[in-house]
Amino acid sequence: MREASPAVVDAAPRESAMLADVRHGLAQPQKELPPKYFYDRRGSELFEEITRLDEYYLTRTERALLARVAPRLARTLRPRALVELGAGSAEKTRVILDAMRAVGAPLADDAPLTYVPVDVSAAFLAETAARLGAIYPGLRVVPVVADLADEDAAGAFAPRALAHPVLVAFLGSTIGNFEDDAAVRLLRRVRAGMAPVDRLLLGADLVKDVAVIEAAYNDRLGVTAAFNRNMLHVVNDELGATFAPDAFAHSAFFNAAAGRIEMHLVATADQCVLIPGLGRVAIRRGESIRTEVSNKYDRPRLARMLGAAGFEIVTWETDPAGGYALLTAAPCA
Ligand code: AVJ
Repeated sequence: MREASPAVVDAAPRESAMLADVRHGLAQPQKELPPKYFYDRRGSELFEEITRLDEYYLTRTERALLARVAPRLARTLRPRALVELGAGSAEKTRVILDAMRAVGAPLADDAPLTYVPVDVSAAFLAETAARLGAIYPGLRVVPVVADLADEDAAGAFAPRALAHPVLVAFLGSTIGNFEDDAAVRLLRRVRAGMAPVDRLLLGADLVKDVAVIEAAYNDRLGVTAAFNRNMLHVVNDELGATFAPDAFAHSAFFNAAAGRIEMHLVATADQCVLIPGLGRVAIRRGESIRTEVSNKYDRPRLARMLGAAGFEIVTWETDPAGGYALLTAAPCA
């Protein structure tokens, strides 16, 4: 007689989205957990800290590019609405909003400019909305809580009801968290809500010297390691799981064949983790859980993905070293 496995017996009829993700991810030959689970309050703070690290070139490089590109965009596009995917703290958004204001974009009641920050973290989003509302009186802030990775959440972030032109900003190389086919599907969902006059503003990290890339994910202060381990704290807190975060080592390396950084948590000892609703999961010493992929692109690869999603690249700017790209793309009719 076959004994029912605890995993089946314990499974609630409607398990949480996180439990479903954990169940799925830990059942893979290469165990994995989705990177969105880095970002509770502590994780968001750690990420902010990462963006200020010497080694982490992405944020400051993109901000410099944005300072160059935003005034021109504000002048030529004159957006009526700004949708920001994965808004986070919306720090860079201010560069765009400032540029719009500088060219006299009416942040006023008669024709309010609308800012739609889209993020998974409701708490973070509320703070962002309140802060920006205070800094830019007249700005209409409409926060949307949505998971960009949710394939069924079509329209959750589609700027259909907004005044055009809409600028859809997807910054920080967050697109790099998606496998190319998933990124194309995401871009297609974005494209579906756009009018021909609208533009996509996409920030993407580019392939470069491997040592430079790897250093960005292996900082000397260990902030990225803490950020990585924080995912296990999040899963413990949310699900009552018994991961021992300190029994995992941070590992981040460039996978040249796939053109991406991979972050893993490597078990430093055999362990048995209880995940209520799922059961006990054995993790062997040396076994890893992949917590993130961060793709590093070149222009042909981005052009191919954008093309497959119904976009054409209109402008392309990189930093002098060619390490990071900030591009605009237009929807194809
Ligand atoms: C926010 C996904 C772009 O991949 O560089 C930073 C997250 N992970 N350090 C990235 C991250 C480790 C970041 N993204």
